[in-house]
Amino acid sequence: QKAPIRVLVTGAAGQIAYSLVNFIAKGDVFGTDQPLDLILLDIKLMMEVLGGVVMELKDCALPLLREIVATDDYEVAFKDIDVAFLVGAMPRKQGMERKDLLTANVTIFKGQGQALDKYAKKNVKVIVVGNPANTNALICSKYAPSIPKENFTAMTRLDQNRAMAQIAERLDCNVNDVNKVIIWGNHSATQYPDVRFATAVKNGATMIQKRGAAVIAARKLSSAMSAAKASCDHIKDWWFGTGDRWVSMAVPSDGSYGIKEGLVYSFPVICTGGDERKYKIVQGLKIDDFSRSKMDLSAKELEEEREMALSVCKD
Ligand code: NAX
Repeated sequence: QKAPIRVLVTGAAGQIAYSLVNFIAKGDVFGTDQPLDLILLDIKLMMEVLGGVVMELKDCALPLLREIVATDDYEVAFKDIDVAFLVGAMPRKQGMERKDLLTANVTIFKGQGQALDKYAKKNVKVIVVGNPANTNALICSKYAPSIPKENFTAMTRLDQNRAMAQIAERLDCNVNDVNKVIIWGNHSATQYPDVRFATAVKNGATMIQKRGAAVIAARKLSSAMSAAKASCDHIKDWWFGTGDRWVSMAVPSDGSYGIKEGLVYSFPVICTGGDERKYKIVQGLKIDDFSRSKMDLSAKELEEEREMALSVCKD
């Protein structure tokens, strides 16, 4: 039998985590033959609530779930972890400016980066869900210099899943038969959902979404269950590989498509799986003027976020 892996979920007393911990513990992400320890981190104030989540998890009687640790202590939480779902963040409150939200969260993700650097396995895989997700991932990575940059990613998979579901509905086909939908950029209103390359198989035929086809309308953030599902999809594909499917992940840019190096930007990627668990940005896609301007707009927003975040961190 496989050795258990250690998986951390932060914001574990929150909404998304309430679905997420069950998905993980029942084998949806790492496979139904992979035992795991689940480490649940939240703030002190939430420990009682978290205790309730632990009770429920136990009551699910999940055979893959070994140890459950509920804690507000970073050392306990980050120690020797293989994978981190960083969901917990300061929520946007009424009257709060984007900058206030960013400032509060940069401080949290700086601390979590330092904890990752100090305590986690050096090959730990990180997905940041908590907003502003891309910039939180960038800050986290900055403060965890001993962990490869490419191990820090942010979630745009919910945006991809939403786009795929809409396309499938319009074309009356199964969502599994939709491929090559891309989310470029930031997980924010400036993201660019690109359906120019999308393919959908219907009745055995392949239909290509034409340029200028209806683009996905802007929507509110969805319920916690779909966000939890999307974070599972992201990590599962990274863990096991995607074959020739494209998936969108916000990853540190290597300069592809003219996006400044180091920005955590959503690209279409292919994950290799295997022992290496690498991902590669899909190369060679034609970028028309419309796409260029959309992609640059999102990059510009991320540069502004980076500047703001770094001015908060100072050191
Ligand atoms: P909730 O407010 O229900 O839960 C957040 C939890 O995080 C709370 O229990 C809180 O106590 C905890 N928390 C706060 N600071 C913490 C810290 N320093 N360490 C550990 N835990 C901490 O929010 P929920 O609906 O679960 O959403 C979580 C985050 O996901 C939010 O930032 C939200 O904006 C973001 N989202 C990101 C999405 C994406 O696609 N990237 C989509 C869904 C979601 O909106």
